[in-house]
Amino acid sequence: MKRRFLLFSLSVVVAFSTFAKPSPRWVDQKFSMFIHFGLYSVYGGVYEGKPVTRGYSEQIQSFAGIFSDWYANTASDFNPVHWNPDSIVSLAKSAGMRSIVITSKHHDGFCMYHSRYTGFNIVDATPYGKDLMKELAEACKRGGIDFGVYFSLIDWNYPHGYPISSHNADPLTPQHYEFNLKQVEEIMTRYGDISEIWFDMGSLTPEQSRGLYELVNRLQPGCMISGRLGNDYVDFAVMADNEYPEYKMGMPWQTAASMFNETWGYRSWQERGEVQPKVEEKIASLVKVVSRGGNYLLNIGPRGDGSVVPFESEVLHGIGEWLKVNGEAIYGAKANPFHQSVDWGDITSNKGNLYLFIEDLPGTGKIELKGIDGTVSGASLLSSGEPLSSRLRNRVLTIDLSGLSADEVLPVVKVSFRNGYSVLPDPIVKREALTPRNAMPLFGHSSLNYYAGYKSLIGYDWAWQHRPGRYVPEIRFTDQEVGRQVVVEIGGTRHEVTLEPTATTGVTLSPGTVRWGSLYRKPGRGVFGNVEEERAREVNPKQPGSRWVEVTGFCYDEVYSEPILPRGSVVFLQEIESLAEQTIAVKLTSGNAAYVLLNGEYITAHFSPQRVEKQEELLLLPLREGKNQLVVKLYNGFGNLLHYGIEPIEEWAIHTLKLEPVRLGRQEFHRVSLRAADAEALTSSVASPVVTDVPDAPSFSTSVSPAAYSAVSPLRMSNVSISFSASR
Ligand code: H79
Repeated sequence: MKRRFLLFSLSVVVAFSTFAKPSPRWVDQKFSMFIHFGLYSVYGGVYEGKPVTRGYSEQIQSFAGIFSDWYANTASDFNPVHWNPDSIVSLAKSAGMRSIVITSKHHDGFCMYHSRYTGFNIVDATPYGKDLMKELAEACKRGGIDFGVYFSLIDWNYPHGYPISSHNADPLTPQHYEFNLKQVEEIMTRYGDISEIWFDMGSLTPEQSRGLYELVNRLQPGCMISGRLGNDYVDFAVMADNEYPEYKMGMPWQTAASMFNETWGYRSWQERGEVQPKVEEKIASLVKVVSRGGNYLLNIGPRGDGSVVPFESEVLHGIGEWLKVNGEAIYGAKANPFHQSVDWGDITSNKGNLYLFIEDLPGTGKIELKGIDGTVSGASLLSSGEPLSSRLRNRVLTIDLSGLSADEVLPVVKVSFRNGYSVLPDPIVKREALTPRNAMPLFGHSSLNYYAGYKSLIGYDWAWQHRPGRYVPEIRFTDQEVGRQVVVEIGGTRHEVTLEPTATTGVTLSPGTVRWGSLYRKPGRGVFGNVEEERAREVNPKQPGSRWVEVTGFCYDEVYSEPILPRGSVVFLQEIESLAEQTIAVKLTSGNAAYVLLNGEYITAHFSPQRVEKQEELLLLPLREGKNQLVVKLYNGFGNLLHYGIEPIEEWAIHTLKLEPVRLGRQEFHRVSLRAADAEALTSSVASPVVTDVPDAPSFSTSVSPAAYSAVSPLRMSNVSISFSASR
């Protein structure tokens, strides 16, 4: 009896762990193959004998303006006789890729699998007559690699959907949504285990995103769902096409990349150039992604006859050669454990060792990493095992690279430790209050649709150095945050808190200490989350050729409205001079979305989940002494009017909420963290201000129920701070 019970509980554990998201297997894939293959491959980027230079070649129907019936007729020429799924799988494996994601259906609506719900599919409409997607799913299974599908949420062939647009971010009609549900259901039930579903484009309502999210979860609970489903229904965030974030993320994410930025589908006239530079470019991209904690999905676009373009297979083999020698720095690796990035390359961590990717050999021939503890057992060049001299003294690790050969492609230096290492927090807060300024921010990626993706702030961590004792924590916040729920963790004690004031004080701006300078504006470019001024310490709006225009006669207590197209944006630059380092308050009025930088540093970014037309918020701005620049990108997702206003505030309220006293022990640092309650599940992977890695640590420790991933609403965390007073 006892034995049976044990077996039962074991099976529960197994079942549960396969359901847990993010799938650890997915997180460890690191490098996968994307395949754009469809009717468009027959055109190869050429229409009526001429190269179509506008747009991506997989969207040739749209960019060349091909009538839908003419386009559909191409199906009778689609006979990919050279398609060989086993050799695709072996190509992926020799490139070091751990899964393959194929276009089950692109925007043209043509299905590469046998759909019951449309005849516009490879079995019923082409001379090929076989379920190509099934062939690939089976080949992946035989080859022992994971299989995933791309699914376009828009469909130019579906008669009850929106027509072709320039942007592909179209809504779904109720019928189209039902059609998608049925197609996703057949994909999820007839092709075995699917490691990820790569939803793409469209602009769904939150209910539609939720419906598809729940359907996939019900049918394949382990299948990772791409954030392009929209409305923050996301298992892994996806950057914009060929986009690489400059920051680490506290959630699973992926960059999908094409061989050439101009196209994903086969383009016969693509000028490809030399193989080797492309190999190096893609290795550098892979490293950039993995060192920031993401997965890299690299695309091939087979020809209409199913054959792989030799250039593409050569590039993949070249990457595979590098990975054969350097794979332990990539597979199973964790992001750079340091809090700052380095200018000579990138860093990953695996099984308690550090891997340093040397992109630019520093002139001194030496690199230094500060704030690390551990016992180094050796440093060597990973490819040859050649030892390098290294030293760890006073928490500074120095490695002498002068012996490194200049012609090795992206050399990797392995630093081994006797039993793991720990990286100290940066910054370390000693006496002051814990504020956004001295925090280690934790970023995620939020996305309502392709164009409305942005870097979101999901939490702050602090390393607080203080004597042991009993302390009363006090959370401070503005009117803006009243009623919001946060989770505060202090030295291991978790407090779930609703921000209700227990005391309030008024703050007055010291008269004459702040001068509002010139205001400039320019049209925004690209997706909402792309703000060129981020990390620029100073912007020169008067630089010849810049698009900044000075705004004169701006009334700071007025809210303006102006016509704007959907997906349009405006960026404002406000100069502010301060006599002292001080925090001031500003009332910002915006449309659906705002992205705010102060002196190039991220303050906040958010997109109203309710897509409100106009929102107002109070923002605290930590000014430095002297000249400051406030950059605000205002974005319009859906309406036709943009509302905006920037108003300096002279008096504002700071609320205080006292928590139960906490007892702090003798640790060198106390961890304090702040999370928006609805984002907490996304971030449980970060557990300590001291980042440690030991030989048996898992590569990603989050394990939460999928539903926890839903919409993270915008808490202006930048307005919240924590201070402590001694408790008697
Ligand atoms: O499948 C690939 C693309 O066809 C699909 N996503 C990837 C993985 C995609 N569909 N729409 N978009 C991506 C939005 C892209 C818009 C733009 Fe462009 C890319 C605007 C500018 C560059 C494509 C090329 C549209 C105009 C020029």
